[in-house]
Amino acid sequence: MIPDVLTPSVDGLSSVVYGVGTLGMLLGIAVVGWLLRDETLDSGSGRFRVLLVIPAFAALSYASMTFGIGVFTINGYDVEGMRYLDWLVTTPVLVGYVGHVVDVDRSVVYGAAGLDATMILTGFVATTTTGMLRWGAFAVSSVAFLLMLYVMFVQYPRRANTTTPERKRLFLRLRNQVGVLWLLYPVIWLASPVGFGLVSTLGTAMLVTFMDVAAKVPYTWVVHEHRGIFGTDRVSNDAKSVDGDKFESEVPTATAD
Ligand code: RET
Repeated sequence: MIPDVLTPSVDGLSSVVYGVGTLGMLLGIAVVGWLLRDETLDSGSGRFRVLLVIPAFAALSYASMTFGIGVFTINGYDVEGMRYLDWLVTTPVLVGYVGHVVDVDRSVVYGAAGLDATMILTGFVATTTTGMLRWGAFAVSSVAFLLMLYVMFVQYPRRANTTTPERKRLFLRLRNQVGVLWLLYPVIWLASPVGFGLVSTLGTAMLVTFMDVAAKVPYTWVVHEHRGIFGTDRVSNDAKSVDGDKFESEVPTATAD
């Protein structure tokens, strides 16, 4: 029998990829840490501690994956359990924080976060099952994803209570980042060994790591860029517009960036 010399080196390379992912997340921790230490900012109003969960939990998850913790083999595929745990905890925070920026009604934010968690949990079911169940779970996850995007793109602007131009600008940057980047996740899943097998396990690890860092670290950086808006403005009464759509009714404002 020919010894399997490839597998250990592929595992080793995955560890390197996840190690790089861990370093990427540390960068996100540094950005949020910087926000938390700046005493001129209102970190309560900015909810920077909540924001810290995003890179901090991901750093723990990536560190675990670097050492092969939480990996299990099911139906012949290697599944990274920590990745799904990370997504389950951090993606509702990413989605919820977008709503926080313009003070969206709580019930709407919880709705979006719940759809997000449903997407991740059913995505995990799709990854760990076979046949009809797999594709059924994939379909449910995708529908939850689309509904979540609907809530963020349609309901969030309607149910926002603080729509000063500065908040609106940060809201749009974060929300559009989510709307564009996240669409690639189901595509990567379909291309990966658990989907149609167009990309290897190592290739999938590289793509997902890149995406996770891209979805989290620039997000924290964008908040950092707009850090001055928290605590300096007042809830705008103009926000309560007559037609019920608090965003569309506002006059566009010239922006500096
Ligand atoms: C899965 C497969 C099933 C169908 C869908 C998926 C979507 C996953 C998404 C994940 C986003 C993760 C992020 C992580 C940040 O670190 C579960 C891949 C729709 C959108 C943003």
